[in-house]
Amino acid sequence: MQSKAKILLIYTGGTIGMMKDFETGALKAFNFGKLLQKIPELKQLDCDIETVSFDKPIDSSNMNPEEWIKITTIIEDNYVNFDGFVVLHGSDTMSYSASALSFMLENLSKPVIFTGSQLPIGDLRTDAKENLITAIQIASLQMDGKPAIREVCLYFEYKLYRGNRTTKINSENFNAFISPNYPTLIESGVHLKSFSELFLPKTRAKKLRIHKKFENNVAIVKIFPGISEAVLSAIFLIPQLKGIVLETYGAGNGPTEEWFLTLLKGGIARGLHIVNVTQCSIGSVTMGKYETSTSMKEIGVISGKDITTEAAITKLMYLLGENVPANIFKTIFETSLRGELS
Ligand code: ASN
Repeated sequence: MQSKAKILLIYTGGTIGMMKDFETGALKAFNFGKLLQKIPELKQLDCDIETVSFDKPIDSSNMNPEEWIKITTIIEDNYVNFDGFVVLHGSDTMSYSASALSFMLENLSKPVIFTGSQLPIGDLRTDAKENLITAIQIASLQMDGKPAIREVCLYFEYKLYRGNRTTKINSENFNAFISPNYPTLIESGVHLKSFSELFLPKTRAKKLRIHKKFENNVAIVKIFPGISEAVLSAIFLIPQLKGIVLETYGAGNGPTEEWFLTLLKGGIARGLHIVNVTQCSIGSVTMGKYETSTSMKEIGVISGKDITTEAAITKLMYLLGENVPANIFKTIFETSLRGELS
């Protein structure tokens, strides 16, 4: 007989646990004990659940690398004692955190499922209960006595996605996330429908390696028709800047004006890592397909391929934090490390 899965629920904050401030009427993060009292259903689940909470739960707009390290350290300290982890997190920056943790947790062999909600758990029409209960059930799934999922995922509104493939697209609907360039891993209906061929493949058992260094001297720059040399050069010439995620058009295209390419070329010569991602939600960067991206390819701009901006910026911060040598940085960035690009 299989023993019950042990799940650690990590509460960081977010709307799921928020209540209205009496004076201002604004939603703010609240105490976790009260939150759990609102979900007696958790006791009916066929797994053992333990909980741990941030001392000060936060709105995820205040998320940053220090908070990512806090979540990762909780997972690290409890890794051998639990079969899976569910992280309750605000939806606003959930895709960034899920991407960051996917890079921080190398050789992960247990599920880390991010979830949250659009309405607080105390609200009559809340989406929190389904998200939380199903996220815990998914984290408990076992195959041959081992966790079925061995990666960082995001569960929201009946769908489980690879976390580093997601992006928040809706602040109004319960269906807040999409995974534009990678299919859904599990769909929740009457049954949980698993598409296990899409899960990250099992690798030879390797020890979990934790990475906690992030470089935050980076920027995301979205180009637009008419963007000026003065504005762009002010960013590119920031002395301590180490990397830029450049959001370009379509299949990775940008202006062919000389000042633009000179700025990029100069940056790369000074050791700046420039990653080309597309402003389109769906599709991939293919430098060289159009004349408007050929020069970027020639000067050594990194292709983000079909990566999301959230995964691109966290991968950049992670690789820079790891001090990946300049001569292999481009190759490593363009390689899928945790299934974040095709
Ligand atoms: N502002 C909230 C947060 O990200 C939004 C939410 O959780 N739905 O913490």
